Amino acid sequence: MEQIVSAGIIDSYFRKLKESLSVDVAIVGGGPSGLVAAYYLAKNGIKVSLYERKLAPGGGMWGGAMMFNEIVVQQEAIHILNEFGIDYKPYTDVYYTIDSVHATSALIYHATKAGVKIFNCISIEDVVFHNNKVCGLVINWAPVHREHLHVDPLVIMAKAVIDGTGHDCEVARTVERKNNIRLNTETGAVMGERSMSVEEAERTTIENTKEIFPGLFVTGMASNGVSGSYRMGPIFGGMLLSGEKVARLIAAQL
Ligand code: 48H
Repeated sequence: MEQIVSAGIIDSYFRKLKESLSVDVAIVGGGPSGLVAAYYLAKNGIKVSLYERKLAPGGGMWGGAMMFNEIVVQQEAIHILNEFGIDYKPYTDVYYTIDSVHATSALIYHATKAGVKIFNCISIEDVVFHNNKVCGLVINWAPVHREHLHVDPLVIMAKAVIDGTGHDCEVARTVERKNNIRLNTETGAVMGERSMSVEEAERTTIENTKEIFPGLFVTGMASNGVSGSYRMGPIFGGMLLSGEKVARLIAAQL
C-alpha cells in the first residue's frame, strides 16, 4: 500500500512534467493576471504550463488589502468574474467588492479545469535565448534558490513566454540584464514601477500588456513595472483584463 501511494505520485508527476517539456505558452507567476491568461489560452486549445515559486498560486490576491480579505473590481472587468463564476457585490454603481479567497480559488480552479498544468514550488531563474528570441524557461526548485544550493536547472521550451511575476518583473529584468538587448519600452530597458495613482495605473496596466521582446510578453503588475507606470493598490480589474488581453495577443500570433 505504502509503495502504491508513492509510486502513483511519482509516476503521475513525472508524466505531467515530461508532457510539459515543450509547450505553446509558459507562464511565470501564478498571480491573478497569469491565471486569467492561462485559463483563456487553455480554453482556446493552447498548451499552457504555469510556474509559481510559492506553495500556493494566487499571488497578491489572497490577502485583499492589508489582510482584509476583500478586493475591488470595476465594471469593465465584470465579464471576467462572470466567466469564472465569481460572486460580487455592488459597492457603488461601477465598483464591486469580492471575497478575495473565493475569487483567488476560483481562478486557480478554472485554470486547472481548462487544462493548464500548474507547477508550484518552482522558480524561473533564466530563459532560453535562441536567434534573438525568447523560446523557453530555465526552471529550478524554489527551495534550491532559497537555500542557495548550487544545483543546475532543467529547461522548458515554449513558443511564447509570459512574465506575470508582479511588481518585480523578474523575467524581463533577467532577459535585459543578460542579453544586451533593447526591450519594447520607451527607453529600451525595464523602467521600474512608479508610486500609486489608481485610475492611471488601471488604464496603463492594460495598455502596457504587450510583447516586449520576440517571444516574451508581460501581463499584470509586471506590465507597469516594465513600462514605468504606476501601482494601483487592491483593485484587481486591471490585472484580470491584462490577463485576458495577453491571452488574446498570443492566441492571434500562434
Ligand atoms: C516563479 C515567480 C517568480 C519566479 C515571481 O504579484 P502577483 O499577484 O502578480 P499580478 O501581476 O498578477 O498581480 C498583481 C497584484 O497581486 C498586486 O500585487 C497588485 C494589484 N498590487 C498593487 C499595489 O499597488 O501593490 O503574482 C506574481 C506571482 C507571485 O505568486 C510570485 O510568487 C510569482 O509570481 N513569481 N514564480 N518564478 N522567478 N517571480
